[in-house]
Amino acid sequence: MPLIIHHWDTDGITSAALLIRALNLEEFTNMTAPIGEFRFDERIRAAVKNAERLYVLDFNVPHEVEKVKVPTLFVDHHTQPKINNPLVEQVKPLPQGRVLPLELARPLGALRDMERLERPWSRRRHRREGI
Ligand SMILES: [Mn+2]
Repeated sequence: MPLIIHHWDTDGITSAALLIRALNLEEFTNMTAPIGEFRFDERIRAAVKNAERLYVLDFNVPHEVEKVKVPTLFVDHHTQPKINNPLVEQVKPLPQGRVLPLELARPLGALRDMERLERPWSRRRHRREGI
């Protein structure tokens, strides 16, 4: 069964909902880490071992995804290094222009993420690493 692991915040939950809709997933497992933790806890590790396919969404845990042994789609807009695990497809969505005015994003809890995206060092790092 496909396993979706997403960030616990607004854009993480929304990412999971969009993926489920886009792929027409009817059967899947959906998990998130405890709030504030950027790692796979024992519960998530056990689920990853039994998954046939893994989706990691908006959850900046490249160190965890490097170790998985299952085909994985990793979609995250945060700054992270290139993932070298051949089972992982790393996708870095970057907004073209301003997709959501920051004042509208603030009540959704997305403000810090959006501000981070606009930092030049973040864009430079991703360009340099080819992601
Ligand atoms: Mn997020």
